[in-house]
Amino acid sequence: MASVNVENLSALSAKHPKPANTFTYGTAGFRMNADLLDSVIFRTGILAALRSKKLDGKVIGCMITASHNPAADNGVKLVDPMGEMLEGSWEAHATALSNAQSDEQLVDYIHSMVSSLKIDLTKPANVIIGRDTRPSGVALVNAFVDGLKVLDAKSTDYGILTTPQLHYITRCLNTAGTPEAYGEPSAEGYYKKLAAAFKTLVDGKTKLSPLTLDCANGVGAPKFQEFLPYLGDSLSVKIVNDDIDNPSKLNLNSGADYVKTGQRAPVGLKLTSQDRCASFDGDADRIVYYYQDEDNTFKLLDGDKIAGLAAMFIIDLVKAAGIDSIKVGVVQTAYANGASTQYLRNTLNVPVSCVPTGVKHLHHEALKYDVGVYFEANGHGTVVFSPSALKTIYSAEGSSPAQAVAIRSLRALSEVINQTVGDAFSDLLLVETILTQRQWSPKVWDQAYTDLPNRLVKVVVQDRSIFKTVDAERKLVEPAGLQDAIDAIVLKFRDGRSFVRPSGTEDVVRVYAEAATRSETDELAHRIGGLVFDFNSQGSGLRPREFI
Ligand code: G16
Repeated sequence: MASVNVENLSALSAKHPKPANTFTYGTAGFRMNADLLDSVIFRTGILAALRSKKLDGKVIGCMITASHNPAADNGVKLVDPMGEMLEGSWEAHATALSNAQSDEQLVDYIHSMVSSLKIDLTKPANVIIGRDTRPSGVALVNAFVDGLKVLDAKSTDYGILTTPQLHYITRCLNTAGTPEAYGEPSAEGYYKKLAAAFKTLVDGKTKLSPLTLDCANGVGAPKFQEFLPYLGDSLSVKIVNDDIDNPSKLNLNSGADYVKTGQRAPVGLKLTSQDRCASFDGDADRIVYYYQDEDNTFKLLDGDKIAGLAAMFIIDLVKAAGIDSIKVGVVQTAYANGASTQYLRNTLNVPVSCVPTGVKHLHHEALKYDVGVYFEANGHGTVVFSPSALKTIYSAEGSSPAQAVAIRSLRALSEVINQTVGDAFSDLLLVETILTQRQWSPKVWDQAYTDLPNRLVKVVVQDRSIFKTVDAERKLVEPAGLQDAIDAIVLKFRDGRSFVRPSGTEDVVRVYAEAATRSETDELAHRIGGLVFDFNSQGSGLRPREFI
């Protein structure tokens, strides 16, 4: 069995010493203050090389981003060959490598992986790298490349990309020349593919009024600007919050997370009645829409509303195409508004599954359906078409002109939708397609169902790892007794629902609450948040920190 060149590893590892911290590969990889990440990212480079070798030299993607987090944070996530998130069982290896206390432990762990997973170190390894606009990204890419050098992996640095572009390119490279070829492996190839499909979908329809797009002062701004010429006059978009030259502005009072959590428009965007607006997050893998009603009320069209719109449209389209053997299903998380789940189940009559937070869980579940629509309420999601559904769609001919049109739309829809991961650009085009085909304003879209009032609260605690959940994160099993206390409070609220879970991307515990009215919801969220805060100080003997 080939082994690691320990001298080479030690020389490279000496450039990336490990701090005292303990690291965990969380909801979307490692994510924390950028100053702490150097050794973690170096070791993730080693892992990426091992993953590629294990898969016979298939291309593995690496994205350096902290997405919706503050500008000072950064992170890394690995992408598997078909553009999906790193296989779950490898997350534990990522965590173990990042916490090895010495080079000896590092080498031992690599050798244990090589032997237990039967990795042939003589195989080639290929890895591609993308990063968002954070200034810390450049040094972190260098640390990652040093990790790749430990195992002689070949790397290609694609520079600044949105996260979904990196997923797309990874899949293109691994499918090139096969019947599943996904497209040209470049940002340009991605723009061409999406724009061509979108133009087919809106061909002959009256164009909608311009969309105002908040890019969170992140990578979505230059990349969407780059994309616009490919769309030509098929879509008008006014980009705001595009200041990537002031890194501290990234996600600041703007972006999908700010809009969804605060249920308010971002700073830098003047909302007027009936305008159609959307916000990306910092790496452009999430999108939420919103508008202002005639009475100046802010109205959010979040991931749940997008899922409802997409499911409704696809169900109608497969019927119109005469291929309603294709079954649509929807995947949500506990954050989905109760009214959205009822709408999907009772009005659209589609099966709905609930899984833990993290697109990796949703994606996996969605693959069980012919067409799986998955969205987190925060705007992260996509639609996946099974190979057999695609075969049916591409072989159908239709027995009437109307059926032929619907079949053509379904084909284009499968091209406009990023099948690898939630993608804000592609989701934007999906929503714009539906609104254009139906000639709907955001208000008409919003009328599908009325959200139950809901509130998201973050509680900063001393140690979020003591919070353990089950039942797709809807119940806490630790700390003991806390769930009973939550249940007792929830019972007192009409239509009350609340759950508590540790975030996997921020150092906080998240509290979700919904109830019959806005004031009851706010009270419920505050009472549960207060309970978590008090419990954390008394129950665990830990000092409370902050309730925000
Ligand atoms: C990531 C994940 C999402 C998740 C979000 C928040 O999004 O990809 O699936 O919903 O984090 O996760 P948590 O509640 O565990 O902090 P992003 O856009 O930040 O990469």
